[in-house]
Amino acid sequence: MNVNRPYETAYAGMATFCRRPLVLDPAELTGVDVAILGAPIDEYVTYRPGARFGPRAIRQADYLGVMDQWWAMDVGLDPFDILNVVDHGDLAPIPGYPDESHVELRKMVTAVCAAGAVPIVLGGDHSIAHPDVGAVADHFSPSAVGLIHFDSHADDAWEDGYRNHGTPLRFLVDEGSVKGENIVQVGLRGYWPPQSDFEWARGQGFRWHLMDEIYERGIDDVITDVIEEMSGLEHVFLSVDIDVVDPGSAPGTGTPEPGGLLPRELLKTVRRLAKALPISGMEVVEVAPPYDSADVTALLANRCVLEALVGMSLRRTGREPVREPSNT
Ligand SMILES: [Mn+2]
Repeated sequence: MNVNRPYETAYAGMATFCRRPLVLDPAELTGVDVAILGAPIDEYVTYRPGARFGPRAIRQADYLGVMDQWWAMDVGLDPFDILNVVDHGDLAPIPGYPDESHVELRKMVTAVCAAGAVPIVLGGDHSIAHPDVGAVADHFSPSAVGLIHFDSHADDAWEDGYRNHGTPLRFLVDEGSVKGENIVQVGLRGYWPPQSDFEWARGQGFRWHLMDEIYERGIDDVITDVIEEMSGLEHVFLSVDIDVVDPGSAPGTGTPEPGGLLPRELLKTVRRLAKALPISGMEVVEVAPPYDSADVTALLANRCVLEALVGMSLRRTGREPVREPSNT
C-alpha cells in the first residue's frame, strides 16, 4: 500500500469542477477550450436567498474524484480527452454590493472569451445572466448571439425597471445585447410574470415553449424546434435555471415551481443542444443548497455541465453518439 499517493478520492482534497486543473490567471487560459467559473452572489433574489452557495456545492457534488477516464457510456467518449477544461475559480464577490459584483463578473467572463475559451458560469442567482450573456454578446458583436433559456419563469419582467433575478432578459434586450427574436425559452409554467410581460416579449420576437406544450408534444420534438429556431446563429448561449426541473427532483432552489422537467430530460437535452449548436457560453444558476436534499440539485447541476461538455465534444469531433454496447 502506498500511503504517499496523491488525493484520489472525491471526499478528500480541494474540489475543483471534476478535478480539473485550477487556473486562476486569465493570462494562462490560452489554449483552454472551456473555463468553468463560479459566481457566488444572490443579493438579487426576490424570495429565498442561498444561491451564493451554489458554485461550491456544484463542485463538491461529485462522488468520483480523480479518474483517468470519464467514460460517457451513453455516448462513447471521454469529454476531457477531447476538450481542455479548467476550473477558473470564483468571482470574488463584494457582499452587499451586487452591482459591483456584476461589473467584476462581466470582466471575468470577457477575459475568458478573449482567451478563446467558452465560459461556463456556476451561479448564483439568475440576475447574473445580464453580465454573463452581455459579456459574450459584446465579445462576438456584431455577430449575433442566440439565447436558449431553460426556466420555469420568463425572467424578462419589467418590474418597474428594477434589477432582480426575474429581469435579466429585459436588461439584455433593452441594452441591445441580444435581440428578442434570438431568444427561445423552454419550460415556462405557473403564475409569473404577468401577461403584460408576455405581450412585451411577443412584440420583441421572443419564442417560448411552455411546460404544457412539452407535456403534450414531448421534449424531443420541442427541442427539434428549438434547434431550428437557433439555426443560422454562429453563437449560442445556454442559460439553465435549475428550477426548470420539477422541485421534486431539484428542491434546492429559491423559487420552486411544481410541474417541471425530469432530470433525465434536461440532461439529454443539454447534451443534444451542445452537439447541435455552437455553444459560446453557458450558465447553470439558482442552485440554493440550503433548500437542497441529499445534494440532488447540486449533483444535477454538476451533471448538466458535464453533459454540455459531452455534447461539445461530439460536435468538436464530428462523432455521433455510440452507446457502450449491451452485453445480453
Ligand atoms: Mn431564472
